[in-house]
Amino acid sequence: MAVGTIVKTSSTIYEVENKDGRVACRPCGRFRVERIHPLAGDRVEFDPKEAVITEILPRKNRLVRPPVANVDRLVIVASLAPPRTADILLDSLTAFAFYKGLEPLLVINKTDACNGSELAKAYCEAGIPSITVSARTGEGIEQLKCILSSREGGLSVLSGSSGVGKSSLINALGLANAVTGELSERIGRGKQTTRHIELMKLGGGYIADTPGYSSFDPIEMEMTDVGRLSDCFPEFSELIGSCRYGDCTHVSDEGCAVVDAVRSGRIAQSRHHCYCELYKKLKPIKEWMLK
Ligand SMILES: Nc1nc2c(ncn2[C@@H]2O[C@H](COP(=O)(O)OP(=O)(O)OP(=O)(O)O)[C@@H](O)[C@H]2O)c(=O)[nH]1
Ligand SMILES: [Mg+2]
Ligand SMILES: [Zn+2]
Repeated sequence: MAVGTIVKTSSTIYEVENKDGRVACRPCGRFRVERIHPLAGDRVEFDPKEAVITEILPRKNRLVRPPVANVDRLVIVASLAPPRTADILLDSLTAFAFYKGLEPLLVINKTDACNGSELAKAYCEAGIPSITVSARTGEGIEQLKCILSSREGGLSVLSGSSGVGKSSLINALGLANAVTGELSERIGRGKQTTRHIELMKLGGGYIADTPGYSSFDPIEMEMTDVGRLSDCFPEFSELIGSCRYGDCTHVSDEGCAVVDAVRSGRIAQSRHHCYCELYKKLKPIKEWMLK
């Protein structure tokens, strides 16, 4: 028996990779009975001779979209050039990364068309590592490669709305010949429904492209616990202890240190607005509803 990582999934075949190479495997019969679904990123035990996956090792985490397991880093790609990334999507994704315990990295692409350094600085100050790049000119791509390769064996997943340049970045990193532009949108939607995922090797780890989306639904993404929401905005954390009431929701409460910081400009209004919108969505969720 060998141990490896699922690096590619199609309808019934899973490509498992380890230091000895790649084997296209099928899952063992028990999986169907027990409704066990292997995912890209899964560490698995497999029989290389029979080409069968026999066991999925315990997962660190699992994303719904894209369907990937054991993710270390969420690379949030944004663009100030059209189609400009909506603040609320960007901030929902950074919150989502913290919620799932993923290391966030904000990558502002298309700097050849629109300078993103001020935005990057603002996010760095809010506690979210950010860089500016251009997939077109190659600016910042070496730095991006360096950051993404830094975690030995780690898995990074690209996210962000359609057209921000995720697939172009995969190409600029020299990892694949990913389809970009309008065509990718169509294929992208197809990919999402057929759940085909491929991890590409980067340094000691992997990276996965994802078809973009236009809105973020926290419930669909299994981000449901309103009690953990304020922890997903790192710039709130040092203030929360100073709110007048211990059960402050930081939405519009009297004596809220977060709301005060928004008024004085220390916290970006758009970030707080995103917090409030997510709060509204998560507040009515009760545990029994999730069963
Ligand atoms: N000016 C400029 N255009 C870029 C850059 N990167 C990508 N583009 C263009 O933006 C468009 C979309 O790029 P894609 O890489 O397909 O975007 P995507 O994020 O993969 O989109 P989806 O797969 O639909 O989610 C293409 O027309 C690219 O040529 C860049 O750095 N500068
Ligand atoms: Mg794409
Ligand atoms: Zn408060």
